[in-house]
Amino acid sequence: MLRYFTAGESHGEALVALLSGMPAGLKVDQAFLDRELWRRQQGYGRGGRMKIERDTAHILSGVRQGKTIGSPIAILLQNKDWKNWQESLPVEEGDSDKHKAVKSPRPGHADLAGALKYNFPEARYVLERASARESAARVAVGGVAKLFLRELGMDVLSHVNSVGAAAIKGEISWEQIAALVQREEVLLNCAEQETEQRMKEEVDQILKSGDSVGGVFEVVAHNVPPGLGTYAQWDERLDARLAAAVMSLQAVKAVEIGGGVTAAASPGSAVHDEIGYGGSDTLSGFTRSRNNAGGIEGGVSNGEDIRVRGYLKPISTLRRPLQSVDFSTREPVKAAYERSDVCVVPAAGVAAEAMVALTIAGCALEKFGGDSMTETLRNFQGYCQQLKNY
Ligand code: EPS
Repeated sequence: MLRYFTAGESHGEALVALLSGMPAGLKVDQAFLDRELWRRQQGYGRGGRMKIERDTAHILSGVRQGKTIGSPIAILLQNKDWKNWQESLPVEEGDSDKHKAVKSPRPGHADLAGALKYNFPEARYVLERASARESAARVAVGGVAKLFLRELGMDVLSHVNSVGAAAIKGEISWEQIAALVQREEVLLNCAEQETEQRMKEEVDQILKSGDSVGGVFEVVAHNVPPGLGTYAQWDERLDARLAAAVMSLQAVKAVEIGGGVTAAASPGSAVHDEIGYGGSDTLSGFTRSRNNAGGIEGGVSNGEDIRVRGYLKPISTLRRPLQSVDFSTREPVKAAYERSDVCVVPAAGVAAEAMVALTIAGCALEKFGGDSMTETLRNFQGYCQQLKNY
């Protein structure tokens, strides 16, 4: 069973990710993992922190001589900013005067709910863990999941649909998305140049006004065979698992599979993807006229590209803060402000790629099993043959 956990606080010494259940014999390309981490750090609208951090995946266990050995993989990501926080966030009992309290909760952030829940007098420790910095650890183990999926011919990438009011119009093809990943300047990771420019203007505008902006990213999983996930139990449905995985990312407030939102207001004839036969580019020979289902029907992958959208609320740290209450005096004050990003839609898309890759890798391992890549690939190829013979 593929399982993963993360630990670490935003300004603590390091983030740690643990991935258990990968078969032995998977080649682990460290440069690829670091490139994934780099991609997550990019994007127009990031704050000063990204100038400090240079995330790299330091593998502690589970990989020897460049390949997985079947035992749990632990990955450490150093927080370079830790040197500036060591005295205010010591592990041992330190000087309480050095503590940097978050004195008034930010609306939209975990600050208030977390402080109430954990009985903290202020929100420092809440934001330390609730912060999207944590998603870097997911990207590290998600990178390993992507390498696993690649062995099975699958790939997972993302692009940005909208930032604020600036939105692309049509569907972006897999080829366009794959071209985006080659860019050395990520900018807003948008496949339409003119729209990307408008997205950039949105961010500039927001920066000027001291506000923040959200948007929509889309993750696409390419070459996924039909048959992953099942309708047999509610919690084994692939769409349900993907929705939970993407929703678990910081600031995501809604998830959509394929054209789910517009489908709710359209007649069935305009929604469902008609079926044909005789295609040479699908394993089973069955083809579709379009992909409104987002590659999933009945909680099962249908062989089309899987398309999952995440809707991101605007960052809740505002330079021009909203109204709040002082934790200690209970007097009305402005919400706390500290250094922050103003737009993280492209970065959230990369983190969501990791979550989608981990979810699909988990489903693939449930279906094909195997303690070694040889065994997994043999089972996978046997299934592909079964689809061809269908
Ligand atoms: C975050 C606040 C900012 C972001 C951070 C998430 O950090 P800081 O307060 O240190 O400037 O930059 O994101 C990351 C550090 C990251 O790696 O994505 C928050 O409060 O959620």
